[in-house]
Amino acid sequence: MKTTAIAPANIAFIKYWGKKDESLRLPLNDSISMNLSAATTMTTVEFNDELKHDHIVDDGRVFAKDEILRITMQMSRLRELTSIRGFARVSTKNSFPKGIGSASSASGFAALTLAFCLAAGIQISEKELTIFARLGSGSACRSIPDGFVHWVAADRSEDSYAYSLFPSTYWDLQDVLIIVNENRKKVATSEGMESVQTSEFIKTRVARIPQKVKEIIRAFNKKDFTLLGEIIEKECLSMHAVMLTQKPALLYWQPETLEVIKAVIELRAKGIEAYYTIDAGPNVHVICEKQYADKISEVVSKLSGVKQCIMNQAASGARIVDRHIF
Ligand code: 2P0
Repeated sequence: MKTTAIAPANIAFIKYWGKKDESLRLPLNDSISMNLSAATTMTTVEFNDELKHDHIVDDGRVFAKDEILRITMQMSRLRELTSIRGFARVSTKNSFPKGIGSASSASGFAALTLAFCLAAGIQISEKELTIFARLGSGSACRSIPDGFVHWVAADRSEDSYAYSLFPSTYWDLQDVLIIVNENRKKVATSEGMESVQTSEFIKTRVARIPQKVKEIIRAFNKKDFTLLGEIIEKECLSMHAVMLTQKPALLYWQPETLEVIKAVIELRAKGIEAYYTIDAGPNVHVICEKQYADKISEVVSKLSGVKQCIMNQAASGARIVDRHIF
C-alpha cells in the first residue's frame, strides 16, 4: 500500500545535546519542544515485491551519500523491529531549506517512520512510534506527538519516548524562524555531539535539566510567557556554552546570528516580548506570543544578513495524508 506522512520539524526549548548510548540514541537529558507548522517533511513509502533494495528519491534535490545511508539504515532497522520483509520506494519533500539546524532530520525521520509502519500495515502505538523514530534521529521522536512535546531520557530504549505535554492549541505561541544561512552545516549534529564529554560544563548542564523541566512546565501551566522566554534563552546559551567548550570547539553562529540576537534584545527593551533560541546552526528562532509576530518579522527582515523569515505556530505531530508524492 502507498502511504504518505507529513511531520513537522520542532524547536527545542529544553535542548538535546549529547547521548548516553550512541547506537540507541539515548539522550543525556530530557528535552521539551514545540512542533513547527511551516517547516514540514512529506514522505511517501510504497513496498514493491520486485525491488531488490530500497529506492530513495528526494523530490527536488539530490540527497548526499551519508543521508541516503542514514535513511536506508533506518528502514533496515524498522524492518527488523517489525519483522517486515521487502523493499520500498521512498520519496521525500521538505517545505523548508535543508540543513537548517536539526530541523530536517527530525521531521524527516518522523515522517519516514510513520509512513513506513503504515505502508507495512503495522498497528503501532504513538509511544512505540516515537521510540522507532528516535532510533533514526533523536529529535525525530519529538515530531510525532501533538504540539508541545516532552522526550524522556532513560537507560533502556523502551523507556525513552516522547509524549504531548500540551496540545498545539494550548497556547498561541509563534516561532519566527530567521534564516541567515541556507547551506548545509559542516559539522553534523550527530558528530558534534560525540565530543560532548570534553566540555567542562556538560556535567553541570545535565545536572540542572530536571529543575529546568519543572520550571518550564510551571511556565506552561501558568501561561507565564516571561518565565518561559527566560528559560528558553538561558537553556539555549547553556547548550552553546557546552558546544563552544568542546574539543574540537563548535561555533555554529555567524555574525548575522549575533545581529539577530541583538535585535531581539532591543525589541524586548521596547516592550515587544520576544526571546531567541538557536540550534546547531546559525539561524535564529524567535519565540513570541501571537500579537508580536508580524512586528518582529518586519523589524528583523530589514537586517542586512537576513534571507528569509518563516512564521510558525505550534503544530500537530506526524500524520497520514491522502495525497502522495509519486
Ligand atoms: C534539539 N538538536 O534538542 C537539539 C538542539 C540540535 C541542537 O536535536 O544524532 O539531529 O540524529 O540524534 O536529532 C539535533 O539532534 O541528532 C538536536 P541525532 P539530532 O533540537
